[in-house]
Amino acid sequence: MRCDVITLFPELFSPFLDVGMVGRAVKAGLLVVNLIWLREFGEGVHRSVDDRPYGGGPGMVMMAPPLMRAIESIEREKRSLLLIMSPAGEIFSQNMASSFLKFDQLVIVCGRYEGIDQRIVELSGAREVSIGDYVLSGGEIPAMVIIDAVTRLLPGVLGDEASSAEESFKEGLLEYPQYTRPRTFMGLGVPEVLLRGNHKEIEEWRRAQALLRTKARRPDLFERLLLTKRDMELMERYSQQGE
Ligand code: JEE
Repeated sequence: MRCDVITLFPELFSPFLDVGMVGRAVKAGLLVVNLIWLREFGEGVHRSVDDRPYGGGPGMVMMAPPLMRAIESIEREKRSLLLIMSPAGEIFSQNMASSFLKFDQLVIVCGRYEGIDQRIVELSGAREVSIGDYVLSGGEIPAMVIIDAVTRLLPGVLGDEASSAEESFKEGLLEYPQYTRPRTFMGLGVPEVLLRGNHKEIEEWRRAQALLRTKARRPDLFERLLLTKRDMELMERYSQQGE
């Protein structure tokens, strides 16, 4: 996967691209990220990229000409998707991340200020995407969110341990709680079922915890689940007793 990112602050991406799973994907050549510094395409001696909004109102708007020059400077693959990060975009999801895998290239525009001139969206045919209902100060963190979520799904980036864990999210279920050493920590133990080593019992306990958590924390997800009779029994069994 190749990602071209148009931004006023390319330096924000350095540690993100250097460490962890994304860093490994870059080092392995599975992910190529090309940062385009929008300032290079700015207007006049000051290389301006923003101006006051027509119609008035607070803040500044990113001008269309520098953005269009930056977009057109990028070599496009045959299967390429143009995204504009925006608080007014369609909400990003795990399904959307999976759907991006059919592209060889993502071109991501990160705005700043109050956002970008709408004509860029219309002329470029870009998809406006938001990462959620809260207001950030620019599109860089959202772009990293998209790159991170997509990179995890690239073949060869993670072992298949993770791929199976991601299945539970696809099913619309929250994860079960996890524990590791030490066996007691500040007076709290680990659920006995996890220490007994009965794999069927552990699988049932984890399924019950995932279901009960989803019901309590995400009723929106829970009401869409297709519960089996066994699911109902497991929830019943583990809702009274702690384990
Ligand atoms: C891109 C500029 C900052 C702040 C006006 C009016 C918006 C833009 N999930 C997400 N949250 N925020 C972004 C995002 C923010 C951006 C840009 C993405 C470019 N900004 C900005 C305030 C406003 N507000 C009232 O409604 C809310 C606009 C984002 C994503 N993806």
